[in-house]
Amino acid sequence: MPKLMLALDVLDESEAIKISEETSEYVDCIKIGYPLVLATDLGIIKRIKEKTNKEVICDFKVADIPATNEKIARLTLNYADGIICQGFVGLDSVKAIINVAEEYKQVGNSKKVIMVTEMSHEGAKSFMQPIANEIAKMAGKLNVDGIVAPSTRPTRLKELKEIANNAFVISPGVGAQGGDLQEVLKVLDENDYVIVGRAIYLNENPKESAKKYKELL
Ligand code: FNU
Repeated sequence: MPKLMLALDVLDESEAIKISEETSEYVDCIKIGYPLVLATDLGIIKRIKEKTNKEVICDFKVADIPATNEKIARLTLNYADGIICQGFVGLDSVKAIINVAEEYKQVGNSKKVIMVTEMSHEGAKSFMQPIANEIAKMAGKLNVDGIVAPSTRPTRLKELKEIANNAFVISPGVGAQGGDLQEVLKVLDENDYVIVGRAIYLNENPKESAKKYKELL
């Protein structure tokens, strides 16, 4: 049974707090990205953690040179329990983030580095899909904690999970993007996460929707 990760891409702090509190009974982890952080500030991570007591992962899909990745990771992991980065930028850029996470680990603060392999949208087929297996191999080599792989393509999800076999998978695409949850459940296990955003936070009753997804999982 995979876990449920809420993608909290709302643009208003009080709405974000309300939804995260209402759904926290059913949600295992909260993912926050540019929409909410840019609409508020980085401290929103801390405020949501305080209200919900959940792990918060920052989806910044960091994709820069090592020196800049390092700065972004240090600022982000000061608040978040984990950070999402892009793999296509190559080994040294991802390693720079892992090194920052290691520093936190050394002082007893566990931080997760999660690397995108192939994205869930249609456009990812053009440039990302042809190199995604190589990116997943790099995930294994670097020993990242987790990878992002698409629920919109369960066959690819299976392949990427197998290639990066020691990493857990967080998988977006169920709900608003039309991914088939039953197919996804054949691939993911108890270490993995199904990411659901709009199908929960845009529902007229986010709590009921989160409950439904938790039960389906
Ligand atoms: P929902 N997301 C994604 N596809 O959708 N991080 C990817 O390949 C990827 C992501 C994020 O569609 C997206 O930004 F790498 O409303 C959003 O936060 O359920 C969430 O996953 C999906 O949200």
